[in-house]
Amino acid sequence: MKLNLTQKLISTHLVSGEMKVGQPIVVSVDQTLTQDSTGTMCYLQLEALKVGKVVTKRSVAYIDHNMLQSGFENADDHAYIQSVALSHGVFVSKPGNGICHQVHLERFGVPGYTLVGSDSHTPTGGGIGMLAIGAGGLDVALAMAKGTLNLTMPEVIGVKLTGRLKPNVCAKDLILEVLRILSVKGGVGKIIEYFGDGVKSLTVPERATITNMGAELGATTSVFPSDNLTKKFLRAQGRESDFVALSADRGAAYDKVIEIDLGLIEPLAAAPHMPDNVVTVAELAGKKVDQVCIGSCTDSSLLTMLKVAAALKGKKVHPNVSLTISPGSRQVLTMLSKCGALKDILDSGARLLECACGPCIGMGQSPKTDAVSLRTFNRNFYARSGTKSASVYLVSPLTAAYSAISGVITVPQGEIEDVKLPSRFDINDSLILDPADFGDITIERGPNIKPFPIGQKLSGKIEKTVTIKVGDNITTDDIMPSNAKLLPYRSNIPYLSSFCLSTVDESFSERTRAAGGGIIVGGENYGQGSSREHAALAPLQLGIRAVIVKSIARIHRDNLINSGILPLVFGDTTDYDKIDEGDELIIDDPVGAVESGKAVIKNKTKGYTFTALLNVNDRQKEILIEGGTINYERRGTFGE
Ligand code: MIC
Ligand code: SF4
Repeated sequence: MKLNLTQKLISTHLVSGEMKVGQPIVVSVDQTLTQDSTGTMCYLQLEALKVGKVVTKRSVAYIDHNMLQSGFENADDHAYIQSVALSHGVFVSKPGNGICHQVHLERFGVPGYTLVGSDSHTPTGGGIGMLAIGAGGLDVALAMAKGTLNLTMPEVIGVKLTGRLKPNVCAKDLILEVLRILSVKGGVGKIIEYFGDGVKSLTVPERATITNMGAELGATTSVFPSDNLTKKFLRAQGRESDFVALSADRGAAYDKVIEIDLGLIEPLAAAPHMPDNVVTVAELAGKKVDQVCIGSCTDSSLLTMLKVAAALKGKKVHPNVSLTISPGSRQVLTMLSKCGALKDILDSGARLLECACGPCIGMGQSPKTDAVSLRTFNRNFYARSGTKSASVYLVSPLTAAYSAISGVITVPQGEIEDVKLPSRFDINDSLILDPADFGDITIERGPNIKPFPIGQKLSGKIEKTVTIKVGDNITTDDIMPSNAKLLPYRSNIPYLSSFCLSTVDESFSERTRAAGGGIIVGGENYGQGSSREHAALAPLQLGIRAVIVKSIARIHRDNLINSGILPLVFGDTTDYDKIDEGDELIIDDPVGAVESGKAVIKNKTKGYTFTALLNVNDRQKEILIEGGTINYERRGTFGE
């Protein structure tokens, strides 16, 4: 049988289950990654499961998100992560070394391997032919402990690329085009596989930009073949021995195929406040710009930065624009400084930020009131920048650089120096700690680490008030906002829970606490965006027992199940319109509902009954009945 690349990657890692779309499967996990903002909770859960050394081939704990120590909390969390990771056999990439996805691609990713990361942009690894999947912290803890990941066999969408990108059109424009075609929920339950002649015109960093931002499609992951360019990239990283050639069998089938002629793509932008709100840059041309930020795990590679430097060379940033540059890794920064490109960037008036997530996660650089901010990042969700009134546009690095110079949104045009990847990257792993170099380690725990909530075994009936009704496309940035003020509290769920859904309604948490818990009602694609399980743990802390929505994002749904919160989907979406905030709902037999996959819900306030579905597999049923994965696993593999 002819297999596509996704099927090959899954079949070589299949532990159990059948590769039939929609069926539960278990795959073996070669590598894991965590970052600091999801990492604290992930390692607390690893400890709660009483795990010894991790069983993966390589696990790495990155510290890249929360780089601002405005109090002891965050510094304590970093010390906790470093000590707990090393003591469990996990490598540590220290602050300053770079953004997890960029560094992992450079130093650790291996074509053909599986990678599970507690960050939604883990699919970056698909740029070198990895099956790289984002998951909640608890699922990553389990992957480290058991070496496996539970998945639902996805559909595979083949994206056939032909031709080559025009000069001044970047990989970012291509993924924006895919977002325009598929939308932010078009990838749910799917893996996006790129193939066709056009693939060979895209370098590894460009492929990684595309697989990275496939997360915004809601896709399980995205993947490119591993070919000669992958080999060259790994050789330049001193890792040619990690190379293996991988591609789909000729004539392999896909569940759906989309064809894109690279030569037809124009510079594109995602307008506020959704990554699929795609328009051409030409349509926006002339709009005044206040801020431009270049960086993030999507677009901060050496190639990106060299293009930006070439565009800025000899030019000045417009006086009304603040331009920030965050190189993706220390390797990128070092090489920029060695080749002189950094000087071109600095001479233009750009501000150099740390090699970290920075403004992408609201860690500084919040734009001014009503600002127009152009960012090469992947998410322009409402309020994510830290300024609710700001309009954030997602653009390519070239659009960003040209617009920073002119002060208005500008279509990149004209000749810039041709930039090429080096045949040898500057390799310096001194900020990576190898657990083998450390003996017995005392785990450092600061006072900011508070016990996290654990669900209760399901029994009796659920009788709760709808304490909030929200619309479509609610993000995890809405459910559990992250910014410079809240990120230091990722190991303190009781504190964080007071800000749950605060971008939508500031009184939600107080109201839910006062009601002794509640139920959340939502629209389509509820919980899209990040992998943060805090968006499930904070509702759990407040006593939320169920969400009832029109549809739900993959990772958030898994996180709700892990927390023992029922992720219900309206059987008939018109029932959404009938419910109001404040309605009292009763699920008489939640255990029966989980077992049968169907909940009969009484709206006591309005006096009618409706059904909601729970599309869960047998393992997930048991987890929900036990009140979450920690209880379930303690009873099973990690029992006393
Ligand atoms: C994000 O981009 O939203 C984050 C911050 O990287 C998250 C992880 C987190 O919330 O810590 C993600 O994408 O998973
Ligand atoms: Fe960091 Fe932003 Fe990438 Fe998330 S999307 S990992 S915050 S750079």
